[in-house]
Amino acid sequence: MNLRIRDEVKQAIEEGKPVIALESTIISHGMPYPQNVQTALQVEKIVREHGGIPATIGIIDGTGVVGMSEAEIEEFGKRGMSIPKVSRRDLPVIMATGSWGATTVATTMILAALGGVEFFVTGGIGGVHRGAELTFDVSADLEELARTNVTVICAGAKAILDLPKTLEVLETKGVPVLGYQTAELPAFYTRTSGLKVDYALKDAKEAAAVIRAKRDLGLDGGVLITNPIPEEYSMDPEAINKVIDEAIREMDEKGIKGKECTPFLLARIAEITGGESLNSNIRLVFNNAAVGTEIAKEYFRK
Ligand code: PSU
Ligand code: MN
Repeated sequence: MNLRIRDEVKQAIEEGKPVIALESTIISHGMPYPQNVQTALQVEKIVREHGGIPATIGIIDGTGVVGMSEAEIEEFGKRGMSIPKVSRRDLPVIMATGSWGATTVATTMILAALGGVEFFVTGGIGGVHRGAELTFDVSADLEELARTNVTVICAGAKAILDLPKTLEVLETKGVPVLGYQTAELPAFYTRTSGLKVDYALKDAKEAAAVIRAKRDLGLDGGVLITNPIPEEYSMDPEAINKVIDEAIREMDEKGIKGKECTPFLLARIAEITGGESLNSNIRLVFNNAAVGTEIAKEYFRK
């Protein structure tokens, strides 16, 4: 198989240590250079400080890499959007043609599972886009959560998506949506969305117990843990929602569709807010790295 697992990661998996997968689309398509590289390296550091082993995942020359080097992360950050964004349907083509590829939540889950990694920390997942009743734009991330056995720790989903519809699809697909110390679904830049999660988790221990129960039952698929952005970095909901509406209007005017939607909206929102949203984005990923590693540690505690 076209898979390269860093030795340290391989050994950690064999020893039942908490390995944390990290995605590469957030680097190449989710943030500008050089903040993308600085963030990716800092996230790896936070995972280590909490006692985990980071494994940043991407595709290099057609090989799925589980545990990229610092130089490789730097290269993903520099090349940015010129690297193809790879979801499930793209994966075989990118591998067969020996290309580079930035892995989304869906493909990071696929490669993590192939490599034996059970936990994955990111910022936000893809979901049902606004207007999906006409465009049918539903991220393949949701289908992946339905079938692949990886726990994803995120800060909810951005209001660029239709959050109620996203929750409905996750329910249909049997994906538990759990709030980390909150009963409300966080909306990425904000701690609140007005929507309830399925269950609130008290702590990392309870999270680990739920994941274990799902595995023991043989129920395939992911577990989604939504962890709200820290209060001090959260944005004013009304202000950020106005910006999101404006960015979506521009996207529609420009006729941007399909896989270009999410990267366009992220970049436009960062531009309009003068970098404030980028800072929030970075901070929430740091927070997810800390919480995600604590949960993985509990899960692997003997
Ligand atoms: N949401 C974010 N930041 C991101 C993404 C989503 O807040 O970087 C990326 C992730 O890689 C996610 C992908 O898996 O966008 C979803 O894209 P699409 O909607 O085209 O499936
Ligand atoms: Mn889409």
